[in-house]
Amino acid sequence: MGRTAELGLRALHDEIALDDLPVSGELPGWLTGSLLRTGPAVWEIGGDRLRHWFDGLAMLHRFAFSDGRVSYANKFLDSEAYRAARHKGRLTSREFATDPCRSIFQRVQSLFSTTATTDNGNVNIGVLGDRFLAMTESALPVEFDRRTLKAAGVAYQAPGQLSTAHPHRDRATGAMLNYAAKLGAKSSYRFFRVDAETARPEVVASIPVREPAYMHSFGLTEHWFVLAEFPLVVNPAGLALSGRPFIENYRWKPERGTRITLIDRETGKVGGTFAADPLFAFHHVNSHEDGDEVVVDVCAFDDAQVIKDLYLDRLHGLMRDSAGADALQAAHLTRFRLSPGDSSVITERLSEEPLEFPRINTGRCQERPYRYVWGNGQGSGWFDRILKVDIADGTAIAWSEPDCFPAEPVFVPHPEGVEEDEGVLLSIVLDAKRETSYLLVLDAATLEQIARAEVPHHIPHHFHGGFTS
Ligand code: QVM
Ligand code: CO
Repeated sequence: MGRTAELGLRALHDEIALDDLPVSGELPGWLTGSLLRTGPAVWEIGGDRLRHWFDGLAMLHRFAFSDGRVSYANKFLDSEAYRAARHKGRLTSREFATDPCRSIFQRVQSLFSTTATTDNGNVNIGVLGDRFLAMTESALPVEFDRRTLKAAGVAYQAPGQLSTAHPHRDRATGAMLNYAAKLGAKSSYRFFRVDAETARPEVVASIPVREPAYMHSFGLTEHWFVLAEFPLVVNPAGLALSGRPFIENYRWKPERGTRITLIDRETGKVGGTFAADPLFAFHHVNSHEDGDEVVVDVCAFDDAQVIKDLYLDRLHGLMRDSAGADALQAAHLTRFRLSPGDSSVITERLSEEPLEFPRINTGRCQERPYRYVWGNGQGSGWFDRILKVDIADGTAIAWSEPDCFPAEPVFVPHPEGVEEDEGVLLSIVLDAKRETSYLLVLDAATLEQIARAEVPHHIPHHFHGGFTS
């Protein structure tokens, strides 16, 4: 694997728990709580090879901080998908870009089944009151114990077949707000609220749609859900019947443009629809109201090529090709400005620095005006730096180190912080030279290193998670 990011696609099988990681520098005394992360860790089951980065079986990672020390544990998410794969020695669930090999008999059988889905929660960690959830884009988030990382079954079922792994927290009630797509003869987009105590989902908005767009996240302002339909869309009947893996049922239809809909968080009524140029994004960064206008920030790609770039065959090639003749598609921080009474959207690039895996000071700035975005920037082959962008002027500062590949940086505010960027960033960094990973703690304002803690194995390229005190 040399010194390339390819190491991050090598399987991790070990499950370990260490009370004390060796630390260099000094962990802040105020940093108390856990960084919880999820992501794929193996892409081969028996003889079956999974095809896409997003397909791998989920593994949980936990770094727990107290008194200037940090412990580490990791464990496969003990989901139905995982147990079945283990038991049968092959893939049995339908994943993002890989379907299990099934007999005709099983195919016909699963057509009539409502449970032909997956609970492989490899995308993000959700918090629901005092429950922790491993989430993917199916309807089935899996609860787990944050100390032992033991799975405790499906927490609730989303009101649709598809959902997102990027819920928002309702500031007023602590409820989880999320999106679902209900597919059928008549399909609809839905927004739902999950009560923090009872974990019961309740639909708050339902909007009919013929061909739903691929939805990885959504925006939220004080009064609105923000639904951005990028023109990567699916025919629901096709998804059920085609026999193709999930994402290969989606079609890029740039002629549709990007459609943005505002939906009232209280009444569920549509408050406005807007048309923008055809773009593609996984991640909303933040949204807020500015007088009568609504500002919606996303990490936008020119089209959906990035999904193709992340097939494992292609990804190995991109990571190996240091000349970068054929690079991973880049996203840019992009702002949509919506004005009442005008259906056209003003689109503006907030920074020329490519950035993905965006994070903000959520506690302070979600649904509000804000200034700083942290995330990952990329070199030719893979994400190889941590960035802090000042969206007031588009300037950026960076952290990087040779042969090192940092994952999504999570902002943790200083408990007495006054400034938006007062706190630390936590990121798991893959060190390709040493073939191990480390937890990196940066000053979020300056991106100067404060401390790092060494993990004895490599942690494969993963997606998201968060910090909980
Ligand atoms: C069926 C299905 C799945 O940035 C990271 C993004 C990751 C996205 C992932 C891992 C998305 C996975 C989506 C596995 C969809 C599965 C669902 C939800 C409904 C069924 O009707 C069809 C099984 C393909
Ligand atoms: Co995501």
